[in-house]
Amino acid sequence: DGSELTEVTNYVKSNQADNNKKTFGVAKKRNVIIISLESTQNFVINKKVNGQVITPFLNKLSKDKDTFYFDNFYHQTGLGKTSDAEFIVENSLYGTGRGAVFFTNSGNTFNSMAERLNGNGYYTSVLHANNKSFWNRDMMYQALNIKHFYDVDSYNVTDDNSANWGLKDIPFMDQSVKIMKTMPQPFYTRMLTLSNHYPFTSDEEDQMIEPYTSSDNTVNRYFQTVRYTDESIKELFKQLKASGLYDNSVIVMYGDHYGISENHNKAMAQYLGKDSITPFDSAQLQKVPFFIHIPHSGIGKPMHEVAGQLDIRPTVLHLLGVDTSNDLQLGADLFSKDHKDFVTFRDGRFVTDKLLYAGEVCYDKKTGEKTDAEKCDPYIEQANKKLEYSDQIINGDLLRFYDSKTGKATVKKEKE
Ligand code: GP9
Ligand code: MN
Repeated sequence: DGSELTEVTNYVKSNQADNNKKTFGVAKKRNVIIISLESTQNFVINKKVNGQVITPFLNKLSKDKDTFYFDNFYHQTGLGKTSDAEFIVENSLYGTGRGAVFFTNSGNTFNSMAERLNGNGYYTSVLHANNKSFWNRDMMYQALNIKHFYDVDSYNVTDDNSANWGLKDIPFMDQSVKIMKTMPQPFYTRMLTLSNHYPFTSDEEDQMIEPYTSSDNTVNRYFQTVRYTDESIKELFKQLKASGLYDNSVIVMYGDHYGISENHNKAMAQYLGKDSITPFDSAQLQKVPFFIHIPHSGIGKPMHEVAGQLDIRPTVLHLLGVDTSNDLQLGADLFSKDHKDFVTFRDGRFVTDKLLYAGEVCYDKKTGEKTDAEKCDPYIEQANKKLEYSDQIINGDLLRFYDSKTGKATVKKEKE
């Protein structure tokens, strides 16, 4: 009934973060390129393996004057993995707690970032060299109002240019920029990389650094495929510059979810120089890199806000000068003074500037030691509330009844 929607709307309104006047609209009318960095965790950024740099290009970007690099940023995905991250980016809502929302709720009404941008004169699309039905993308993209899906059929995939899950990231970038050149501008496009996907196999010619040395070959290989994807981002920037698209674009990158699961704790402890991986460490390993690169802006800097993927939608739309104050979203603009240092994972774990809650234990974030449970209690309540409201919106398909132009319910109760 309507009361559910009213409650959710009130909650969203009361948690709203104000626009930051300095950053609102700084990227107005620019093309938007959002890159999903497959399985890329933040622990590789500005780090080495065997004395070799793992992500030289991203490291350079992290210190660049046109780039905001967020180093306390966490993924918020569940079982839907890449597709959950896509869902979060588009809607600033969580995927469902069970299964993948791309499968379970592709018939819902959404108010996606793509839809918002369609309404602001953008041409919207996704670039991904996989079958269109993987993760039910073909269906969900219709619900998200993405105008075109450049799937595997838009790419030239051969034995030579593919490995692991398919087209390698470097040829993917080359071919994608060719496609971008044909798009009406301004465009919004999301690119999904693939080379750094489990089991992290690659051709010898693409291994630019030595593998790590441990008894766990998955972890050993991971560093090499991350290194390769980093090279593909360098290639993307090069091609964007060559095509002339670079100057009038904004480039956003996020790690979609963890690549190294808890099954690999032993090798991870070895790499991180720890005795073991505790629930505290596991939660901290859910950090993924997040970059916003605004060419020629000169306003970039490292950002340490505790944040997560739900914040991407409002942050990006505000940079483009698109107001979201009537949108039913659960994230907040990372540039807003009202943004809180508080991120909730899909499974109820959370992190603040001072606390971390995992395995039903309240930790002091600085020391990694257990602390008084009462300190976490108010946040546990807030975290659960946020997850519940998200589930209510999706399970009740509440956006059917919501008009984001007015911020009001569109349909009254049909019968008393
Ligand atoms: C497949 C790609 C990988 O198209 O998105 O999906 P994942 O297994 O990471 O969810
Ligand atoms: Mn993925």
